[in-house]
Amino acid sequence: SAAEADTLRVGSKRFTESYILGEIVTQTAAPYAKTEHRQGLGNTAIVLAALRSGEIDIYPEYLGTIDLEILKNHQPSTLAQIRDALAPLGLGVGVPLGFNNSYALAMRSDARLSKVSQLAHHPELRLGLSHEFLGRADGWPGLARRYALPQRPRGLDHGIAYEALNQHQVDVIDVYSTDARIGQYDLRVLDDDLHYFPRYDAVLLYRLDLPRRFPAAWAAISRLEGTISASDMIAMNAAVEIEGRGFARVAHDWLARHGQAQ
Ligand code: PBE
Repeated sequence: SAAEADTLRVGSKRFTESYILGEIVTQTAAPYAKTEHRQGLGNTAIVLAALRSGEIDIYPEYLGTIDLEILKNHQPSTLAQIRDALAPLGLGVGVPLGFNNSYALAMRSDARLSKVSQLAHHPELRLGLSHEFLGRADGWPGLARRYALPQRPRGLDHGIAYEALNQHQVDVIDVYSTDARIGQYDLRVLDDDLHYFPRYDAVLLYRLDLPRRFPAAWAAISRLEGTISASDMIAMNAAVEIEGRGFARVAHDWLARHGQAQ
């Protein structure tokens, strides 16, 4: 279904950080355009499909995800190469927000391992990995090959992975480096010693017609560039996941403190 021409539609993926970033974009654009936030639409493939069909105009994404998962490149590309590959799809990428949110593997704080390569010698460890990570080009299949890992991971929802780890139901989970629960549980994040994971700088992925349909909103959105630090993002994720505050409220408070004067 095509977007109503006069509404700027923002999308987000189904995890806390994406909802918060979607709210920040929506609230930033709101003084300049009619806006709507279609929250938590699904995984990367689903939100990308919504963008391509025109159901949404923009959503927060990560450079490594665009490069390796969406464009299916096997080696990290430059931003210019990524732009060239997206243009024929009618898509643009920009507004690096200021932080990297990488995949990583984590264990409980009492783990005796410190790097991913050591997992190869511990076939007994139980891996619980998020469903998206299990299937992704930049996820488990490539990681297992790179490190010759012998385990057979089971699939978990990312939302319950920390609890499963804490309760000793699994020994290793995939985490996102800006997750608040890494610090809350004082987890041991394993060093990616063979440099498997690329950078996942947070950026905005959008339809190329957005800037000319909503020039004033786009100018405001563009000024978000470089404004969100990793520690800001971790604190916002904590406000939602640990303090139980709402996405819109957390985004609003961040904008009031760090956002541009309207
Ligand atoms: N993440 C972490 C990325 C990949 C790495 C969850 C932020 C994502 O594609 O959503």
